[in-house]
Amino acid sequence: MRSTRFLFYFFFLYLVSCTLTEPKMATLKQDVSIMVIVPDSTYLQPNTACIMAHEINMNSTCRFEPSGVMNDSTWLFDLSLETGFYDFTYEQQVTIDGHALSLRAYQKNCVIQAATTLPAMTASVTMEHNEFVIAEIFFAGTITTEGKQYTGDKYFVLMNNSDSLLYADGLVLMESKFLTVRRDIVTPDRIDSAMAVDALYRVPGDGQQYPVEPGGVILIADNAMDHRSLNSNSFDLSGADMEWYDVSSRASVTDVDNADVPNMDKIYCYTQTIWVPHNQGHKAFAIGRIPQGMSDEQYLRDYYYPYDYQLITQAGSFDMSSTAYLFPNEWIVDAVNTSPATTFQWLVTSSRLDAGYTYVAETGSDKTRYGKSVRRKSFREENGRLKVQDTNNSSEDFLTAQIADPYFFVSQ
Ligand SMILES: [Ca+2]
Ligand SMILES: [Ca+2]
Repeated sequence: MRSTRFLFYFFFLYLVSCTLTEPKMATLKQDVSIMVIVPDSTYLQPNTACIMAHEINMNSTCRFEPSGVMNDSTWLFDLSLETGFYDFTYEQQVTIDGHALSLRAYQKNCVIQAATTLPAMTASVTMEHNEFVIAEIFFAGTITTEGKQYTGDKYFVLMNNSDSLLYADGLVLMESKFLTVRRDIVTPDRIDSAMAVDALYRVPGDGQQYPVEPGGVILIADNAMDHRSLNSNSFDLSGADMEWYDVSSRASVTDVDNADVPNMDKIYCYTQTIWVPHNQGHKAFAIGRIPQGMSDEQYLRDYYYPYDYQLITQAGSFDMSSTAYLFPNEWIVDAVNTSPATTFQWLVTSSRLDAGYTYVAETGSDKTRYGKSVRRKSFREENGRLKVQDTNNSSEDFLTAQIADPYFFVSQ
């Protein structure tokens, strides 16, 4: 290990000394070294990995293969680049234990003016099994000009991030049971195998009713209506593709049903009134699919999750129990943890589904959160196709506290 490190420093010095002692080339190419860390040595397979170097001003992309390995889990890339402003994307297609996997890592907005070694990139397996991803979540709601909370305008944007036509039919939108801001010590603990959820709504359809082209999106709103007539700080959601509709058991709290916009199938929700995603962003959200042939009744029976936990407060520690439903990790196609920036305590999904969290505010009560969403970073491929970043780490993949715009990805 030490000798490898020594070799690396030697190599680095050699690169630097080359540019110092040799006359400048007419092309102004610079030697740039990047290390990419992969999970373990089995991923270091020849002809599986590359770095795409995209120069932003010229809109040109060069592809580079590894020049060698640094140690048993690290590639070394030696790039020769013209000076410029670059985004780097590491991509790998590899078969491990018979499973075809995609890995990805990103390094954005790098100024290359001279020979340099960039910070190492850590590649992680993407869940890109030809599925949708959550592209934007608007959970905070808006505020009226009178300063009152307004809630019917929350929405989710799901994107077909794959390269083939997908159908949204059957996609289940979920909210976690657990709060990211309160660490519950739960027995039995199932987090390594499933997400505990207590709100599940499904896109209806016969399997081919809601096609979405590659790069296309589906907008799921609480109420698909033009909210600007009630709140000038809100937006027109009458063009949403779906809405979730709840039959409330309380006359004072009722939902709105736009007859022109399909309602999500309600599998289960904890509330007796209407579902409002947590407006301080203390939860995780996910999309997934229940296996074909499993009825809702069977799911709710077989995946019912009674559990015990310790509630720790200033008054002491209390033995508590509660219930939720388990949604197995292998059914989940995308998961996003949210928490205020300063009050985060734990990921309420397996870190294999999401290794970080994203936010719209510093604290839960921060009033600047209204009207703001979390939105995935997006980029264009060489062919002009829009994609969003998905490394299964919401801290990396999302832009925090964005001005909410339900049509952002449509207008791109
Ligand atoms: Ca609704
Ligand atoms: Ca409706």
